[in-house]
Amino acid sequence: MSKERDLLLDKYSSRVFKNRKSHITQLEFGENGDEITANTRAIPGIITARGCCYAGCKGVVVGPVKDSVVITHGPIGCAFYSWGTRRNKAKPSYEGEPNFVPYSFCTDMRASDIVFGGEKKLEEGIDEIMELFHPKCIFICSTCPIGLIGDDVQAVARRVEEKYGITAIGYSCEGYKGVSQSAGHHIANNGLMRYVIGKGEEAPKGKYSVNILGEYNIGGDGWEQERILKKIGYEVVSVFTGDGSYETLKNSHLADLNLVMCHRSINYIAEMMKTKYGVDWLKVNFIGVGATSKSLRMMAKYFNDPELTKRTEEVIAEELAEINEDMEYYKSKLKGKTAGIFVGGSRSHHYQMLLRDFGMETTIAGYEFAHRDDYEGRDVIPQIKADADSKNIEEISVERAVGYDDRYSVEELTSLRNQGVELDTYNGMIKDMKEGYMVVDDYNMFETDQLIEEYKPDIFFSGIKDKYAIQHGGVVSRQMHSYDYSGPYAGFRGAVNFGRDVTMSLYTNAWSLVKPPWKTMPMLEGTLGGA
Ligand code: CFM
Ligand code: HCA
Repeated sequence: MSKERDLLLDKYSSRVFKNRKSHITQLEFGENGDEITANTRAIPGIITARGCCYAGCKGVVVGPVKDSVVITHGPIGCAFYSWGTRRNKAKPSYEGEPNFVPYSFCTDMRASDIVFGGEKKLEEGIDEIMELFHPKCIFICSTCPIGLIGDDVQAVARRVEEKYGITAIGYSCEGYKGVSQSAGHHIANNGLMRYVIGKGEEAPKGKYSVNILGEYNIGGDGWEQERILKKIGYEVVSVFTGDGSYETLKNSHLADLNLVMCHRSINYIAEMMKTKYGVDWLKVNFIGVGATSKSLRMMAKYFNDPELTKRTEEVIAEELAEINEDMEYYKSKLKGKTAGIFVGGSRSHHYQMLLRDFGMETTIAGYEFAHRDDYEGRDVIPQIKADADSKNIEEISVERAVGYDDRYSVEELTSLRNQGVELDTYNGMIKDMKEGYMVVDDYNMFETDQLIEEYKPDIFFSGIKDKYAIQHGGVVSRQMHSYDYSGPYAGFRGAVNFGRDVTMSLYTNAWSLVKPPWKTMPMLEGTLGGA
């Protein structure tokens, strides 16, 4: 075992060691490829960076739908702590369009409601919402206690639909379900698939129409993508779900092509829409100048129209001319610097492309809750092909969310392919890194400290929970979930913003002046995870 990997593991007790060793891989690029364990239960108490199933359903997928009300069915804390923290920007697209994104709705479940049941309270809350806000769609998101006491949120949703003639979806997305946010993504998307997508009849007017799946408009990323796509001549029918709306999502099945932007939270919906409505999909990445250009060219190739190809090249050339000078300047400042990047389930790979545009290397990387295919880029069966028509869509997908990808070995997958099962090649993170670099799944704070010590990256891209601890250690950290109040970082203009922010971060000398207590005072020594 290598020295760096040793360092991450040798303070662990044997039980923790046994668990963590398969989640940490130092890249060798040997004959069999590098493997990693992912999408399994975190070790209790280890200070994982992960979130919960409710966060994935409410916070990530349905929360950004601006013309729909999301009501948290649970204690007030769950609603409060998921209120306005994700920077999924939204504004009305036309005069009078509602925007409920800044609001937080909750049943405020108390001890007596837990004892006697909360369905009545939920229905009363929805009556109040209808009276005050009259939305066309309501999402009910359950938190942990609801599953334990057994409130039937689906039945409530059906009653609400009958009473008000609107769409209501009851989500059993209790926080403890699955092993991370990932289960919540599946649950949320399955509901959209079943109750929203396909409800509309308004066909796109443009010659080439697309949906962007898995773009949540953090810091305005989605707006920059739409700007570029519209400039080329595409019609953007809907965005899942950043600055998105029920009104547009319901027509999304009529678009020509799905662009899959986040490769983790929504890829299976693309496959479902292909099965059910025949909409093709392309995996894209609009993070990075090279990646954006490549994605636009892939789209032109898909539509195979010389006019569109010509226009695509014109727009790429115009956009590059606009940013060239700035990009060159920031590149001169950043070239040769190294980075660590640890985000949720998709960005740790996407952002490596943007860092590369500036001549930066990513030496350590990982995800909170990605699945094996996000790392290894190996072939996996399009997960949900059969589920699109399944009656038990939710149950099946939750099961898959907690371990489907890991059930197949490379040999099994090869044998399935030989039997004629159509497989999809995913472009995982590992192939874009180099020998000796470290990839860590479901990283924790202890490992973060050790990785920084060993690899000494110039900058560490992280989440909000780890950012400040890293900076106390003298290494600058930029927050990759909500961009530290900055952005957009997507597309051509976003790349310049990113270059500017990273340059400012690296060229302030504040970090080298930090002397944390553990560098000057004696440390307690011990074994992590018990004897
Ligand atoms: Fe997709 Fe996302 Fe991400 Fe994600 Fe998230 Fe996010 Fe993320 Mo935070 S949907 S997987 S569940 S790209 S909220 S916008 S930043 S962890 S890497
Ligand atoms: C979530 C949302 C989150 C949290 C970020 C963080 C986001 O997972 O619930 O804790 O650093 O992007 O806002 O990923």
